[in-house]
Amino acid sequence: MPTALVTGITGQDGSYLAELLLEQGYKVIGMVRRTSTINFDRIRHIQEQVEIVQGDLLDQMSLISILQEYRPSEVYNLAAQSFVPTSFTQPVLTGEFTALGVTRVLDAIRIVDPAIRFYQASSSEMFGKVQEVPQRESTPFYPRSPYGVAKLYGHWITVNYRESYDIYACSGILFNHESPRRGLEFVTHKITNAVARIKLGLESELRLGNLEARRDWGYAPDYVRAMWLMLQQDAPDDYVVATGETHSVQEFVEEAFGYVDMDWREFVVQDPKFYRPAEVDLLVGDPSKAGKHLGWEPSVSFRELVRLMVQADLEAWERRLKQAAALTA
Ligand code: NAP
Ligand code: F7E
Repeated sequence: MPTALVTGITGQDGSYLAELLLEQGYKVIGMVRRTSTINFDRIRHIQEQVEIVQGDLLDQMSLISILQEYRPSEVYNLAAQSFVPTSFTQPVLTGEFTALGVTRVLDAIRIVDPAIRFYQASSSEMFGKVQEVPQRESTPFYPRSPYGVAKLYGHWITVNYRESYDIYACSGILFNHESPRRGLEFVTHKITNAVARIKLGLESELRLGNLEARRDWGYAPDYVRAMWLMLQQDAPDDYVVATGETHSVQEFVEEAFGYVDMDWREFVVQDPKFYRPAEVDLLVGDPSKAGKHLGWEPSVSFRELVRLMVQADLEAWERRLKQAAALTA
């Protein structure tokens, strides 16, 4: 039974990746940082099947000890400060987690066992002010946030450890991917959650920032499959993972409100509070290398993605309302 270590297992991608690895017959070790309250919501259903271990990207010794104890053959580094606006207000912390954290994991691998295969969760945010459309592996980078800059460091240190120490290290340049497990502050889930609440009469408006920004949005379970495939090849490489389609935030809003037969213009308020100091205006990836080498392709369209997220939020809020009614009955 192969063993895989997943950092960031409590996050959106970590939870889907852990499910996939369990299906593939892996022993899954999930690294979590110590918190005063346990936040295992996304992995509660598989908690008995994974082994949870405490460690932190800020603490080099914890990473070395985990590798020494569990001897994984694959490490997926998904942990990061991943919210772009927070990277503007906490740029140094973002650099510690999202940039230097990658070096700490790679150095732990170099010290304990350089044969471990490594996946780094890189991001389309590295393309930022895009230099080419669509963006592919060879497109020059131009990050527009401390998060994008930190991810670019993580990307290059991954390439550097591959070239310097012959480590099987891959950088997956993943475009936005979403699901009902997406954090509520990200725009897609913020929209679908608000649509469900407005439809059920729990809310009356949705405040958003820039509606013109365009993103290449895919479905998270498809994207974790690409991560796993990258570590199963003969040689390590870097891949863009994307749908190849781009849509504006406004299109997402229209589709989400349209699904519940409501007119978005009656509810959406633009609020300068949600604008960023520097914006990424347009992202659209070219996933042809991943298609050719990994046999990867997305399975969920933009429309299906919006609808499945709204539907999941409607069901979740209806469930909560029923529970609250049962308690007061
Ligand atoms: P997420 O939901 O924000 O999850 C981030 C995870 O990192 C959480 O489990 C979090 O733990 C953990 N973490 C944060 N700081 C840590 C630290 N110092 N030590 C240990 N763990 C720490 O992110 P996601 O959407 O699943 O994304 C996974 C990765 O892919 C991230 O690196 C993200 O930057 C990158 N990425 C995401 C996308 C996307 O569209 N989703 C696209 C490209 C790249 P807590 O639960 O304790 O907070
Ligand atoms: O913003 C605009 C905002 O926060 C998308 C992370 O997973 O994907 C994610 O980063 C767009 C931006 O994601 C609101 O200005 C408008 O243009 O959902 P987001 P992101 O910044 O693209 C990449 C690939 C990652 O790697 C990151 O970790 O939506 N927008 N109004 C808004 N965004 C938010 N959050 N909230 C708003 O009210």
